[in-house]
Amino acid sequence: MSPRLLLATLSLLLAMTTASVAAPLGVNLIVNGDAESGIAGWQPFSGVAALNTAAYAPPVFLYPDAPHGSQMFVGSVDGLAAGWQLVDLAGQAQAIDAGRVSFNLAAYLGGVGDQEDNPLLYVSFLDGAGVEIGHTELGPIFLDLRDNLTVLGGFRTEGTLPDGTRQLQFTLSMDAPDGDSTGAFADNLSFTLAAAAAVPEPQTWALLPLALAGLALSRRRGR
Ligand SMILES: [Ca+2]
Ligand SMILES: [Ca+2]
Repeated sequence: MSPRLLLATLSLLLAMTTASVAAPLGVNLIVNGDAESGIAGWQPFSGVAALNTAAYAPPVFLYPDAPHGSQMFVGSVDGLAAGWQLVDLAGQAQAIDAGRVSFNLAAYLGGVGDQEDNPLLYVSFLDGAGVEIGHTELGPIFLDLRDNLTVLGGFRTEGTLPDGTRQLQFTLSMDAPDGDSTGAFADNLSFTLAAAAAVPEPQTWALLPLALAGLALSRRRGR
């Protein structure tokens, strides 16, 4: 089963869940995104193998190099492996619907040598009913992208949350044509929100200094 099919199949299940946490700006909303706490924070999909972690060992390296602790996420000997998390954004509804909440998704993704095992970090933007109204993703990262090296590469994307977003669903999945996805790697997963530049009102800001200057002038004249 492809990760995309998996996501589609299980979206209803996710909509029914009540697991959620608050979502402050400027902090990583992915729990245990660095894999240093095992697979804590990652919920399994029914009927799909759970994620696993493995210790870094040569010849694995990061490009560009970065702090990575001692553990990374890997797949499963049982093939496709995945885990998910849900974050509630109801508290930011007004700012989101005004187009004033931007996101930044980053991750190190890779795999082993000539294996086609491939990781995918997929973020669903869900509305109040749990329906996906948009998404962003990093991956899947195949061996051609890492030039057959045993490496995790740094990837990043950013954008603005679509109007109506009320929840985020993070899904990390590891697919493997060879039936063993332990050759897919992921680490340093991060998703942060920030206050986007306010919807441009250049006239307001351009006129304000002029208005103040005019006020000062009139007061001076009045003396
Ligand atoms: Ca780590
Ligand atoms: Ca494999």
